[in-house]
Amino acid sequence: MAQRQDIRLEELALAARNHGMPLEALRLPVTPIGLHYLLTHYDIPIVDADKWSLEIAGLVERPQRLSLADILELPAEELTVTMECAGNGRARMAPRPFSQPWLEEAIGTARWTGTPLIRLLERAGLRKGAVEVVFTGLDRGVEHGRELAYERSLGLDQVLEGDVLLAWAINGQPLPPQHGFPLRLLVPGWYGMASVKWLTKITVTDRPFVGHQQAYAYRVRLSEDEDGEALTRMLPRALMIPPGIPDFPARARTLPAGPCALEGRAWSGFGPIGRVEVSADGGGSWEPAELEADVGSAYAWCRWRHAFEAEPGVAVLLCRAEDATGRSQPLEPVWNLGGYANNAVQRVAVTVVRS
Ligand SMILES: Nc1nc2c(c(=O)[nH]1)N[C@H]1C(S)=C(S)[C@@H](COP(=O)(O)O)O[C@H]1N2
Ligand SMILES: [Mo]
Repeated sequence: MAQRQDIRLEELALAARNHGMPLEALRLPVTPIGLHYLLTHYDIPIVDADKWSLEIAGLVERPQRLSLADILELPAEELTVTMECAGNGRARMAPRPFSQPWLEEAIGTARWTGTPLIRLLERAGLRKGAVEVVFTGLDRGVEHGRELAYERSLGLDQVLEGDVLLAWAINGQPLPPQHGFPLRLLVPGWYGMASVKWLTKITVTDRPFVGHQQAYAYRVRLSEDEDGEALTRMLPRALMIPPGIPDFPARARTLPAGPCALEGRAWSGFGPIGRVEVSADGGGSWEPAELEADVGSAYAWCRWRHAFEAEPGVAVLLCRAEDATGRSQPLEPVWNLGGYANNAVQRVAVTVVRS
């Protein structure tokens, strides 16, 4: 493996603000709010709900401005959704792209409650020529010397068929500030960047959106000269709860010899997981794990389990998922400029000791 460069202090500053889900939380079907990963590009807006409103503008018959109370009165739906940051796995790339240095923990599954986006758009009435819908957050930052809001768009097909939610609750609680209070978009199956937090405006447009987070960031490309391909759905990934116990601070793991029950979760934004395989010998041989859809949502991860016999010595444990479309995980990262969509298999080294 190529030599890794040191983490910069700027990356540490990002990593301290944006935390991952500790992998032991893979035991839980729904991630408690404080353990769900977080990714915020700029500063977290602290919103006064009484002054906040949602504007619906652009190519609509009846432009709207809704208060939080208006939105809370609309029929609500609940969806359990696994969300992953598109930059998950970035720190395992070499050379490491400069950004939030995730290993594999930028994930979480939550019960989101809110209003289906399509209901609000029906109320407003789409006009002829509508092509995309742009979602604007309250948070602002500077990119390439220009001030802008965090904004992303979705094509009309995704808006009409994607079960997209305007969420005002997570795990039965109002959204906390860091997850987008008072209202966020939730695009099930897609990498997290699509799910705009602190939503304040929805604009129906007659052309593709070319804002920074759409046309520049969140594209898979090898150089600045390429347009690249926009990131959309989450590639399949399986993760395991690292077995045994860690030391501090290196977190090297020790496991007693004998029968070991490995457990983890797997998901894909392209549909259900077809199989998960586990290797207890560094990738030499693979065995199928047992799958259990214990969450009961098409948009959430499933549980896997696998029993193996831990022999004294050093072992490298791997797991990999394949989804129903046949998409699977590579053994090594596939590099790109932004460090996106790295779903290379997780490896956990353990020292097995006689108990
Ligand atoms: N307004 C706004 N929305 C945003 C972001 C942001 O910085 N600002 N980050 C996006 C990214 S990259 C991810 S991965 C998810 C993270 O959602 P979470 O912090 O609730 O887990 O929010 C997305 N929505
Ligand atoms: Mo992200």
